[in-house]
Amino acid sequence: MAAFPFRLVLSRCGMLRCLLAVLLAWVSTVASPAQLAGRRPNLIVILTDDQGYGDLSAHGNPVLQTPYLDRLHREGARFTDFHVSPTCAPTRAALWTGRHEFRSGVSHTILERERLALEAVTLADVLRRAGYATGIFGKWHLGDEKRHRPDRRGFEEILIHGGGGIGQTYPGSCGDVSGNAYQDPVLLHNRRFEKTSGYCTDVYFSRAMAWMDRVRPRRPFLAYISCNAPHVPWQVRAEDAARYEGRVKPPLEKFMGMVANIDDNVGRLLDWLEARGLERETLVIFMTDNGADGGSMVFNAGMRGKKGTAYLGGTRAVSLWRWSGMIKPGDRRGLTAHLDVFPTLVELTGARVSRRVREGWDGRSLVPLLERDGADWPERTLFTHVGRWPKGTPPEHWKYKACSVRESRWQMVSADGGREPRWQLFDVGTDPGQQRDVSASQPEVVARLAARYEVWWADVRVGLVNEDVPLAETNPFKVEAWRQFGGGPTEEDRRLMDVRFNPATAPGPAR
Ligand SMILES: [Ca+2]
Repeated sequence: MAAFPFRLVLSRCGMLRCLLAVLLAWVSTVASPAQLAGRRPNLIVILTDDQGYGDLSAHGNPVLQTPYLDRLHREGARFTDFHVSPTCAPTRAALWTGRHEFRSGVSHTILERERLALEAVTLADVLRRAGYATGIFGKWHLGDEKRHRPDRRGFEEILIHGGGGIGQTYPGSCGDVSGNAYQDPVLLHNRRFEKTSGYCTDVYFSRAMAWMDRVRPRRPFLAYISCNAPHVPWQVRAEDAARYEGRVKPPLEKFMGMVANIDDNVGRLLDWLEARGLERETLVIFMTDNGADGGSMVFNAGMRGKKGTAYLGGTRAVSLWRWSGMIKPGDRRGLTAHLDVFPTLVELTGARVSRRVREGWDGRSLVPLLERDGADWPERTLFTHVGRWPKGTPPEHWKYKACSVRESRWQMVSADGGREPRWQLFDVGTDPGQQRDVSASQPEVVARLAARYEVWWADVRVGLVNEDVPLAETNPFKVEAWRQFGGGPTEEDRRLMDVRFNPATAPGPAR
């Protein structure tokens, strides 16, 4: 008689175990947002240079094949209305501070106006203090002088080139090692220059993976892989360019070959993660840094504008976030930006930030959207200004030159104003290609967004601390490399470092 209840208990226990197992499996497949916060995943942030939103086959490019980026797109959350700044250094400033770049003195890509203000606190600073191993591999572009370099801005391992790209030379401090090239580049590895072997993008990924293998047994890591490709000059591996020869107008096969090489490296990285069983504890973020450049000649995803403009085509970027088993794949349609990355990663890692830093953010955490598309995402206003006015001229003269104000539905653009605005208004919900200026029929929207722009400008203007900084006499990367390897400036170096002769620094008319 006692046998029956005993079997019943056993059977109930079995069912309970079964239910628990199902529940646990479900929880571990897609966690709730509360569970995403504070999980301290490893972080791999990949940022490419001048690859546009359309330079991805998953975004409809008719020529490019990017199978591994497409895999990230398929397996990750993808922000479809994600915006960055219109050029390189400004995007990096906003990404690493969570604040509009003007607040940290960054209003250009050269002429000391690419230097991130020293009082700015970076995401790398915060994560390092929170116990993360932090490494950067590739392009920094927020200041080449020692005190501005990433090893003073939160990164404990650095392998970087100088300037905005390998081999660049500009008047002032911004510039790379003299004569440097994309193949076998000389890179600054912590305190010493190193002659590396291989193509730049391949080197960054390989060295990042070797470094992650070294640090991961002891600490979670932040690996920032920042490619200078596919920015011009299009120095490409011959075998990569050959993949697109005859398929696009020359020399675009070089640009496409550089993107294909990035894609191959993303594939290598995904294999590396899989082989080590790290996919469920590693968030991979893939982003691009401004609107399309060369690629827009083939495909611009139907957008108006490209790199260096304040239209959607200047700022809309690729933004793919894969964290296997934790973030559900699919589109995230809210209006989002590079400014949001810092608050998001702070929430995911549980890192402590001071009240001053938190209150200084222009961005907000993407965690609700990472959990599900359609999550509550209050309306917001994003501001873009291309900057780049001639050095020595008052920023006020360029206040309405190449700037825009964005809400979900509207974008108001002043493409060619100066001291006075010339606003155009676009309903980007119905006119994503920005072909119909509706400012005349929507005066109240224009007035509202224009008033916000005035408040914003007055707010960020005080942060423009690099405008009148005297130019350094030479590029420090060059000087230090000559000290280590010997040599000195060529005629070309002297000419390009002289503000009188470098065409990039010719003053334009103030307006
Ligand atoms: Ca760029």
